[in-house]
Amino acid sequence: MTPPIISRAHEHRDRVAVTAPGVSLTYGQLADASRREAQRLLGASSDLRGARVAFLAPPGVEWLVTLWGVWRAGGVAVPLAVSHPPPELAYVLDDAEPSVVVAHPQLADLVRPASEARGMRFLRTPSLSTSAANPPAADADRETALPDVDLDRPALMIYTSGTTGRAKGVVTTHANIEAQITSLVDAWAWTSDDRIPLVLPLHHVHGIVNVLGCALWSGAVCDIHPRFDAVELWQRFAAGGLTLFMAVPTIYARLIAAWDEAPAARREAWSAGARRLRLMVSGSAALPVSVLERWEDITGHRLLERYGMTEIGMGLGNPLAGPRRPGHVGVPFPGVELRLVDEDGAAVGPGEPGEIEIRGPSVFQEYWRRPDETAAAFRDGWFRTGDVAVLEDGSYRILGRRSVDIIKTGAEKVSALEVEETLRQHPQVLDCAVVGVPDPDWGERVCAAVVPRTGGLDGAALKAWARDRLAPYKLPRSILSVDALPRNAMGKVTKPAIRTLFEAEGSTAIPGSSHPPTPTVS
Ligand code: MLC
Ligand code: AMP
Repeated sequence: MTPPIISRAHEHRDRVAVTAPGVSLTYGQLADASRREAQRLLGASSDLRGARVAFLAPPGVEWLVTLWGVWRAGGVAVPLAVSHPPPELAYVLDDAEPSVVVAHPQLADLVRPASEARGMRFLRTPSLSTSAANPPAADADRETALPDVDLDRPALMIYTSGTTGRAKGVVTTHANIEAQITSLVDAWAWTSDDRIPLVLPLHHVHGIVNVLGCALWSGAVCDIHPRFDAVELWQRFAAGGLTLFMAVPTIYARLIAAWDEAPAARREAWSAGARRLRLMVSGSAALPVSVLERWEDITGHRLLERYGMTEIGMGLGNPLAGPRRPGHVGVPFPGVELRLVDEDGAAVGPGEPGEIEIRGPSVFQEYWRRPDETAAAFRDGWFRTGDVAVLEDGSYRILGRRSVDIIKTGAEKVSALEVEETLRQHPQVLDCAVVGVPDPDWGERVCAAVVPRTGGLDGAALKAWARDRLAPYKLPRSILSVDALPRNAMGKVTKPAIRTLFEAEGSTAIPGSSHPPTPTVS
């Protein structure tokens, strides 16, 4: 069968599915372009049979056509992060072992050398301006046989950081993705009359499933912006026609900062535009109550906060119709089973903190080629999220994570251990410890305490060196030189003490600024 999200496109062939700067595709054009892409990926083969196809493209129609093309050809889509430097991209290629790598011409240089060095077939995304101009052929899909893709086949692999080792590929099947999408379509009453802008990166479930997936499932329109720009987005709200918006807390904080800087007449037009939407959602990191309240003042919208994770899709959400409680993430989404447990796996009662465990059809299949880590992530069939929550008056509140080594900065997940391992490779670094320090705009910011070898430490040089090896959001925003790392009686580094060092040091990011603070080196 054709994955349902694609076969459904035929129900609204003549309607616009996606727009991006300079191009717009109807559902019919999208279906046709993805069929051609599937044929190109297949070459002489009749089915990719789960072969991975890694692809690097900015958010846009090329990205989407590649995704659908991979799915129609029977492959597993591995979206690469456009912000990642070549070593991080190469890591994913080594781990995922794709048979084909596809890149947008603008980004080809980042990934082509690594693909060719590994003997992987390399393709550029096709230009879509011609297909967009052509009227869709009514029965084009019937002309070419594409493989039968069972819903239980793996469809997508998203890389995510964890508490062990390097990033892992989270494998979800077509059925998992369908469950993740339909649960949200149901909860948020998506229809073909909806229109949503996409300003999120397309290597995470938030952008891929919640925004693009739900829109396309529903026959709605998704306006893809290649990157987030606060003023541009406000102008888009003001221009009208949008019904929904979804973003991470840092983006709402940036929008508020841009609104504060705008002249009064523009503010009024922006607010009036935002007010016309039917729903605005925040998630992927804790939404500060101050941001929720300010947004409500500016737009009249009480943000619907929800909680999710790459491995499960969305787990909890405030109601569409009922009261949305600030600081809370509501109740399980349709089809999601949730329990809170103590360290021994025993259920805890209302008012008591416990780890969130999730079960249901939206839960991922496995960590790619990591059976031990997959097994360790489940308890009696329940996925252990590592997040701690409490049930209060019928609504869940997230209290934090079990592990101090997972940092969320601007809603990007960062493994402190991975950053530490990289920094330790620098010749001036004897030892280091990386922590997440609370920050009003980023949620947390990555900070590193470094014990230098003799000769001292040049923090700026260390950061520049790390920039070639790590994604920008993993780079420490502050670096502190210390004589020794604080340790407990067992010799284990005490991360809370390190966090205190940064809080005491007061090296906070400047609110609303796009510039990171200068590294502090004592
Ligand atoms: C960019 N920078 C970051 C960063 N993003 N630093 C820390 N954390 C981040 N997330 C750096 C840049 O490299 C740059 O550094 C400086 O910050 C300013 O860059 P910018 O251009 O102003 O930032 P921008 O590119 O606009 O990015 C900010 C952002 C982006 C908030 C728009 O981070 C973003 O889109 N985040 C969303 C991630 C997401 O979709 N998460 C969902 C995960 S799924 P320098 O040094 O170069 O100046 C999930 C499940 C669920 O969590 O529940 O949804
Ligand atoms: P990721 O692994 O990148 O998908 O990030 C998932 C993690 O983001 C979860 O495990 C939570 O720690 C965090 N998260 C997502 N939504 C929320 C939220 N609304 N409040 C607090 N944390 C959240």
